[in-house]
Amino acid sequence: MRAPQLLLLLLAFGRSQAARNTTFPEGFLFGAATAAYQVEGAWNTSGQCLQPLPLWLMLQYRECIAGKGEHIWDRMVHTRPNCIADRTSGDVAADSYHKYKEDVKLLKDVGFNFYRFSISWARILPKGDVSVINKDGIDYYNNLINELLANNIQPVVTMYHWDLPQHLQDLGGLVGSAFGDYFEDYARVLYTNFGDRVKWWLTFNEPGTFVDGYTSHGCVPPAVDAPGVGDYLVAHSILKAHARAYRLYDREFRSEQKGNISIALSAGYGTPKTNSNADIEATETFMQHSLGWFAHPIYSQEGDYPAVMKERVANNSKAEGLFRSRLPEFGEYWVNYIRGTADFFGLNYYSSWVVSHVGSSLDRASRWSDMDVMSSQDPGWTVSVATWLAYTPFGMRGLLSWVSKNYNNTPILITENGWADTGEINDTMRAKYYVNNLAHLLDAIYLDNVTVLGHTAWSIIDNFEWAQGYTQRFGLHHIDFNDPQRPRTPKESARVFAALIKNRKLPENYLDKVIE
Ligand code: GBH
Repeated sequence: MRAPQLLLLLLAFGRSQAARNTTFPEGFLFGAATAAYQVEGAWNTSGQCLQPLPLWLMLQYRECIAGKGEHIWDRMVHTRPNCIADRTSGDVAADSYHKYKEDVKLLKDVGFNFYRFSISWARILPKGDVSVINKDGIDYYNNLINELLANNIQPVVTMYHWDLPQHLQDLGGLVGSAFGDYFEDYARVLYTNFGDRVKWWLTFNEPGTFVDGYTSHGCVPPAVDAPGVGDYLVAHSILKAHARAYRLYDREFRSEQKGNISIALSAGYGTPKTNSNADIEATETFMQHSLGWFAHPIYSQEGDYPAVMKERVANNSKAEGLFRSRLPEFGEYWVNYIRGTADFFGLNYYSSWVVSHVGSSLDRASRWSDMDVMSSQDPGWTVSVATWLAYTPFGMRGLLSWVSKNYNNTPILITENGWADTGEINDTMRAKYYVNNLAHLLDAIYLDNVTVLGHTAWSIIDNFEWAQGYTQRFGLHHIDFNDPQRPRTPKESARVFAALIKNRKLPENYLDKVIE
């Protein structure tokens, strides 16, 4: 292509790289993430008390015989093995329970400032409530936290990444009337044991994803088939429980521990399919009804669910002949209680969607039919081995700006971002994904004045990708899951990240030529 043509192309479709600021601002933090069930293994470990003890000793040392309790993912992989693409499980996973020091070394070698990991509720409280405390579990997380701090890596801790203790599931699970009590008690155990060293907390990871455990008999536990009802009930209960953990911290821990608490919300970034008013409005509805569902009650000035959501679900419920809206109501007390319960915005971003308006046609109520939208992928996008994940780095800037604009320029921490493949060591596409997502993140900072605290790569190591088992990989480090030693090998993306963090600048050779 001749130079003038290239110039015209740049003017028509995007900005040129030359004008772009690709240097990270001072204080910007880099981190990487995992979640307990996806990496730890040791699913039923009983620590030092594996040997049979005399009965009188067992009765005295309840915590000693407890070990890790079963949780809802343990139950599902063991009772419904067909749910997992390769019929595997997280029983051993990356064996991080035994190899955490190696993981910390990997984080250190790349140069990460923080490690986002989750605590397995059932490892600490085998029954979910505080009747039994598993000392081995407390020790494990203390060791991990201390190892991180010794290497100058800050712990960022998720309290709940989808692994509800089975005993609590049996007592009504996330929608049970006592769930908020159990979660507040669990949070208290965490603040008490780890809050002297953990300064960044996330209560729940992606409630907008795990509510799908209440939309079908599919493979998200507890697999209750109640779309448009159960998902709304779970969300309602989670928002209250989140706020209780936050308020507890305020009341009893904040003045001494001085930490930050938030929730990790995930969102696909929606762009209208056409510039018709209908599609533009549909896109806004899509954003409000997926991300706003959780963000509006916590971060907006007025609190509560987004107006468009309340109105749509109420109207549909009426049309269905129901006596009340399928979307539960908070009432004034809870609206005020939940509003303002976050010190920053935790945001998981992976991919974008093209959104268009569709008339209400669906035969069965669901939160999707409540939106009257259709989301799809642009045929021009490169899609990863995960069908929901397309290469759309522009969405990073779009989403950051949307959040910042809607929620009063609240500081945002990208709590997850990543690319799926089948485990290649030369993962050029993953490196390119990160570099260009970070480029758009910097655009959001420099061009849109968004406050972004840092970025978290999902994930530091390959891990158990839920229903996809080990068939989809997100790691900066490869793991051979057939080898009992679970050897870790750095991929190209780990080297690219290491250089990027060291230089605090994006590498030219991985940047897309034209910014779209
Ligand atoms: C995150 O979710 C999770 O927090 C993390 O545990 C996980 O390993 C990682 O991403 C990679 O998946 O019904 O086929 O459309 C990311 C967002 C939203 C992706 C729900 C999968 C369902 C796929 N997820 N989505 S589908």
